[in-house]
Amino acid sequence: MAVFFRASDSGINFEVAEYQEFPRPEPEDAPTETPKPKLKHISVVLLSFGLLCVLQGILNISLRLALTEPTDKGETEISVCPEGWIMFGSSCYYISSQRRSWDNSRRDCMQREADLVIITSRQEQAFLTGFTAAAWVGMTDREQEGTWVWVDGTPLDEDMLQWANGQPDGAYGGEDCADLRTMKNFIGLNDFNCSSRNQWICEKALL
Ligand SMILES: [Ca+2]
Ligand SMILES: [Ca+2]
Repeated sequence: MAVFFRASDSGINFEVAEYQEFPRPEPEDAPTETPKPKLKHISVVLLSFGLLCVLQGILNISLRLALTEPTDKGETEISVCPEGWIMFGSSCYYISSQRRSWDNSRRDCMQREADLVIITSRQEQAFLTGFTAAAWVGMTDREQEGTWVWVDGTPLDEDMLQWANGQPDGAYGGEDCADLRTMKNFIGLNDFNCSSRNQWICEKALL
């Protein structure tokens, strides 16, 4: 061990250096097997890592296959709905548990990067029927009484979709927003007062 003394501005520092011995060479006749178990260990770890990589690859491919479906164009798209949304066809639907006016419902959908549902087929109407007693959909006749249009501007296809019995009736001095009813003897689209509080359904297309 060597000890140095050095003076500095702040006072006296002691620097202590440890004498290091050179590693002693292994005797020639030392058993050569000693490093082998270590190497064996490393190869087992490497092999396991390799296997894990292969498994990961297989898992990735199968997940990709499971989560993609061919579209009309013959392309494949990843189609996963956000958590809490349900999938039907090429859309995801969010059914609220709260109740709000039609406008506030639409605002909520837009905050979710969606819009109130636009129902374009008998199958879609049937699918959405039954989740709630009444839920706002994205249809209104505010612009022109009696002319129902979806929020994307397309007119209602009366032959395709079904109003509930006796609807639209413009009751209570005018009902300009549409909801979807699943009630006893009252199943289908209904016109309703836009400021009434209803549950609502948002829809977004799959990516
Ligand atoms: Ca109306
Ligand atoms: Ca009505």
